[in-house]
Amino acid sequence: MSGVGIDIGNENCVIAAVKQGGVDVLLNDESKRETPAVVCFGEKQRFLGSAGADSAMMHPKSAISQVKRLIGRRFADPDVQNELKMLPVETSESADGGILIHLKYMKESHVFTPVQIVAMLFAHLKTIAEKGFGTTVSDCVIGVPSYFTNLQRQDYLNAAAIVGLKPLRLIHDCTATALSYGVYKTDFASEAPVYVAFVDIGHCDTQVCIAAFQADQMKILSHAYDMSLGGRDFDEVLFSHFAAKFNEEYNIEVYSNARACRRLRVACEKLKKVLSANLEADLIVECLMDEKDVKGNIKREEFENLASGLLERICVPCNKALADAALTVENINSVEVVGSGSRIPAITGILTSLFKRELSRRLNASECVARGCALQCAMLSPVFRVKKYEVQDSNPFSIGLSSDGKPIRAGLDGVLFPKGQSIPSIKFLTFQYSDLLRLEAFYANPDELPPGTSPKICCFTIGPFHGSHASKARIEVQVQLNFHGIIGIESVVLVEDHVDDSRSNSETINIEPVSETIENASKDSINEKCEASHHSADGTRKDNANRRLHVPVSENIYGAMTKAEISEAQEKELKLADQDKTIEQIKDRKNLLESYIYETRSKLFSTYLSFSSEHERKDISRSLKETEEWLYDDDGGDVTADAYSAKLADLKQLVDPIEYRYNDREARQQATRDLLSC
Ligand code: ATP
Ligand code: K
Ligand code: MG
Repeated sequence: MSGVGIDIGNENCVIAAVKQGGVDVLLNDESKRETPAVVCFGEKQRFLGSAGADSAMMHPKSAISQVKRLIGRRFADPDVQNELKMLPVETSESADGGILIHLKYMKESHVFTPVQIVAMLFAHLKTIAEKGFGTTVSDCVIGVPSYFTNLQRQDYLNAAAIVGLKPLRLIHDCTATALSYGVYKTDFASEAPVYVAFVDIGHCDTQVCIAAFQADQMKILSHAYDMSLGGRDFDEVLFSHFAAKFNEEYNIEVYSNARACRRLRVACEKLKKVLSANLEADLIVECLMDEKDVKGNIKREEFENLASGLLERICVPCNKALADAALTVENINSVEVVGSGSRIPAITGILTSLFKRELSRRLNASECVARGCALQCAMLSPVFRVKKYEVQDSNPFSIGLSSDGKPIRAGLDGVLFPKGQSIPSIKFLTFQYSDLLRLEAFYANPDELPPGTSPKICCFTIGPFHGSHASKARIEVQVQLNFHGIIGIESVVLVEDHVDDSRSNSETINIEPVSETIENASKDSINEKCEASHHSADGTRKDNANRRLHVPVSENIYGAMTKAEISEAQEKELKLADQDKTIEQIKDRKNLLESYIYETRSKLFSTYLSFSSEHERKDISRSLKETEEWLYDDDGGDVTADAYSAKLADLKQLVDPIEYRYNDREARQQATRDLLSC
């Protein structure tokens, strides 16, 4: 087992795995390839995925969708406030400015963070995979939007940890798509790169990347995005159009009624899909409001006019990606369009004229992210052999480092990992000795960030240093932009020079790095470097008369969960999952009993007729009837799984002797037939 690739969408989730050389999308309980990203709290259990989408109709006030929009964001962010308006559940601000979701479930009040809800989606996909494989699944690669911040990435890792998934990598959605494109292409040369633009239009966002392909390797040159431009914005255009129209024609104010809004939105999304295949479409909603049935019609052309503003906006990230890659449309060899939001025909039109070429749709638009993730997972998994293929991704936001509010001397404005730097990367900084070193990581260019994003990322506290050290001591800090696109300190080493150094000044504590080395490194070479240069059994090392001591580092990612919070969430999730399992088991046992009653009743006067006495049949019939009545008496559903099993055992005790006689006769007849045919 190579692990799985996971694409959590705002609308749909997809899970894939590499099997016997090919990539398969795993089917959910309903044998579907896409699973709605919905968590719904029913009366006695949670409904996840497809079941969640189904029960959302019944329990609209406890159904949570599009939670990916909320993870790692701040409650006070105006854009988040808009998102929350669409979420029919109560929310509030947490102590650290995050989002809390309040729900009544099983007569108790519960508070969940978006991380916990995402964890539930992860758990559901994990279950789908485990059912498919018949083993536990933990290794995975998860797709993330390129505009995800450090905190959002950490939140994804924590959500995965809550449900026992182990992400080998978080990979940018478009990078995963590019990988699923490049790995199968054998016609790329080893010199001149082939440039391909990938455009992914999902439910809520648009992401673009430009990749350079060569034989057995790909390099992402740039990422660009519009975080708030996706399929749902086109739904909204239709929604406002018809809300106004129905107000005029039927005198109903849809906006004043949450249920009507929801139903009209659902109808508009369907209408949009119909318009992708037809030049004209009808919209009919029965009993939308005030007991009025509404009816409308729209031509594709009219829809395109209404959506012209959105259509134009698609060009913005495309042009940005080209500019950041220092390429023009003439350099691009192919434009691959993915994401189901791109199925609107006018989108093809606008992209075709922008890129001045026919678009290509070689990839499976809804599955390519999960497929690419599965491929990456197989590549990173030690138990799986896949062809050697190099993936070089690109850092979406410039990250800087400061100490005491002052940017360190590593390049302009303290930028340590500029936008476009390859992922992963590592930098070695050397500082002069101080008692305690505090470093702050921050986003250096607010213009690159989604609006509302805090530039503060995290702080590292280096030390304490034990014992007294000569002022000549220096501190070597290894900073890493890791495989997930998260910044961290890989190691800190205190080096004591035993050679007398006249440069040293015992009075000043110099927080500026005195030297800096920069390296782009693959994970392997990072590890090798650590092994080779620093580690030794006791953490100290003497060479060239220097003593090297490992120094502890503590890290605080602003807004992220603490270890204690993660284990608390793990326990809570286990409890909820157990509860769900108990209810599922009760349902299964109840079904078993029901079908046994039904089956026995039909056999009693047919198959079993000549193997039972009238007395037996009467007895059994009565018991069947009694059990059935007992079954339907139980409306509250307080019966345990064991109680159902006990009732089944009681019935079987009566029926088994007849079943035995019947089977016995069947076996004898078969033996006779076998004998005669010899
Ligand atoms: P995101 O990438 O934003 O997290 P996602 O991955 O769940 O979301 P997709 O599944 O790629 O999003 O796309 C979902 C969007 O595609 C929805 O808005 C849906 O209405 C739209 N869509 C699906 N089929 C069609 C179609 N035939 N015509 C137009 N739009 C469609
Ligand atoms: K998806
Ligand atoms: Mg998507």
